[in-house]
Amino acid sequence: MADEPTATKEIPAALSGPSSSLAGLRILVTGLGVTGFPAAVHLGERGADVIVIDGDATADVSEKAQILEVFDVDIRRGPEHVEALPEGELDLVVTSPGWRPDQPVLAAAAEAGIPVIGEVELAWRIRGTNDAKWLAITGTNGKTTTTTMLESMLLAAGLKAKACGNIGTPLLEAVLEPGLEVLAIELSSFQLHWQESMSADAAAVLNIAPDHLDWHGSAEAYAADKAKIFHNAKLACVYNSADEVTLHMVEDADVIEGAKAIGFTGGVPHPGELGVVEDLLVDRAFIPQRYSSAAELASLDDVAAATGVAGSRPAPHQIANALAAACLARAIDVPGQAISAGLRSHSLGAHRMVTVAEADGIRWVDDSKATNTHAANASLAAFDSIIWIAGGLPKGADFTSLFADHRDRLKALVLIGEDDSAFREAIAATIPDLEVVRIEPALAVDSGVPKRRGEAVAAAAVDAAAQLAESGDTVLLAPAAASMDQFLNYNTRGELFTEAVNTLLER
Ligand code: UMA
Repeated sequence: MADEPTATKEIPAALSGPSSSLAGLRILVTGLGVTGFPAAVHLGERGADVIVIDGDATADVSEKAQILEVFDVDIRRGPEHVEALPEGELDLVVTSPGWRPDQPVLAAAAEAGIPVIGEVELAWRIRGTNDAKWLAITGTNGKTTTTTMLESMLLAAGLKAKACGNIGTPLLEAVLEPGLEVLAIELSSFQLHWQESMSADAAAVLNIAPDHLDWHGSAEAYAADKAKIFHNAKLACVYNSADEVTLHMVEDADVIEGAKAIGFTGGVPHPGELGVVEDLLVDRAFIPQRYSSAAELASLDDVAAATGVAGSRPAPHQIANALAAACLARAIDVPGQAISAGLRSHSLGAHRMVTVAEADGIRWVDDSKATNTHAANASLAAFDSIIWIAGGLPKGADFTSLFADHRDRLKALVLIGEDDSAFREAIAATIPDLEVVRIEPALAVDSGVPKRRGEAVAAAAVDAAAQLAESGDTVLLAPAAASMDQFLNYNTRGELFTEAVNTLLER
C-alpha cells in the first residue's frame, strides 16, 4: 500500500498583523543574509521559537548574532546544518531567495508538509495596519532601474515612498516602517516563487528572457513564477507591448475586478498604452479622452537625464523602463509633471554601464549588473570595438547567440568564472578564431574577507584586457553570468574591477 501523503499544515494564522504573539510557534529561517536576518529578528521579537540555519560558517555575523541573541534565536551555521531539517516539530519555514526549492532542507520541509514561505508572503501577511500602496516590478532585466525611476517619480509627487525588495532594502523592513505611503517593490522570480497572497495595487512585468534556469528547472517554470506578480492585482497590470509573453501573463491572470491591462511601447501608443510620440512620453491609458488624444508626461531628454546620457538619445531599453515606471505611477494618479521631474532627479545605480575610466583612447566600462545574456546583449550593442570581460555562474544559459550577434564588434574575450564550458561551446560554434584569454579560476581564493574573494581575478582580468586593448576600444565588464562562484555578489565584482582599473592606470 502506498504511503499516505503527509497533510500540509496551514501557515499559522497568528502570523497576520505586525504584533500578535507568536509564542508556541517553532519557525525555521533559512539563510542569515539580507532577507533572513530581519525575518528572524521580527519573528523572534514576537515570541516565536526561531532557528536560523546558514551553510556558510565563514562570514562575520557577530553584529547580527548579538541582536538575535536578545530574542533567543538559535543560530546554526555550517554545511552540516543545511543538509536536513533540524530535529523536532516545525510550524513554518521562512526561506531566503537564494535557496532553491530542491535544496535538501526545503525539499524535506515540502515532504513533511511544513509550509514554506518567502519574504514577500511574510511581508504581505504582517503588514497589518500599514496601508502603503504596493507597486511591484519584475522582469528579466531593467527591474532595478525601473524601480528607482518609479521611486523618484513618487517622491517628486510629494509621496512618502521607498524602493525595496530585491533592490537590497528588505520588503519586511519597508512594511514595518511607519508613515510610508507607497512601496516601489522590485521582485525577483525567486521571491515570487514563494508567495501566494500578495495583492499589489499595480504590477509590471518588463520583459522575459531565459534566466535562472538552474533554480527554476525550466524556462516555463521561471515565467510562471514571474507571472504570479499579477495575481489579485487591484488597479493595473502593466505589460510590454513588444514582448507578447508579458501580455499573455496579464490575460491569464486572476485579478481584482476592475484592474486594467496597460501596455507600454517604444512606438506611438494605442488606447490603453503609454508610448512615445516624436520626442515625448505620452499617456493614452489613464486619461478619459484616450480614444482621441494623448497626455504628455515627459520628454526623451528627461529619460536621457535619468540614465546619465544627457544630450543624446536614450537607449530603447531605458525608454521602456521609464514608460513602465510611469505606468505604475499613473495607476495611482501621479501627475504628469511628477513623471518628468522624477526622471530629471533620477540617477542610475552603480555597476550599470558606468564608464569608470578613459585613458589612452580606451574606455573602461563596468556593467557588472549584466548577470545574464539578455542584459549583456544590450550592453554589447552599445559599443563598437570591444574587449569583453565575461564569465561566471552560467545558470544554465546558452551564449551562442550573444557571440553570433556581436561577432563584428568583439575583438577579444577575457574569460573569468570557475566553469567556462558553456562559453567555450558557444565560441567554438560561432567565432572559433576569437582571441580568448582565460583567467585562472584558482585565483579566486578565500582571502578571509569574503568581499575580496575575487580580487585577484579582477586584477588579472583587467591586466589581460589592458594588454589587448588599443585606442578606440572599449573594455567592457558585462559578464552575462552571475558572480557568486568567484565574488560575493555583482556589486563586489564591479567594485573590484573598478579598483583594478584605477590601480592599473595609476601604475
Ligand atoms: N545560503 C545557504 N544555502 C543556499 C543558499 C544560500 O546557506 O543554498 C545562505 C548564504 O550563505 C547566505 C544566506 O543563505 O548567507 C542568504 O542568501 P541569499 O542568497 O538568499 O540572499 P540574501 O542575502 O537574503 O539576499 C536576497 C537576494 N539574493 C538572491 O536572490 C540571491 C538579494 O538579491 C536581495 O537584494 C535581498 O534578498 C533582499 O530582497 C540579490 C540578487 O542577486 C541582489 N538577486 C538576483 C538578481 O537580481 O538576479 C535574483
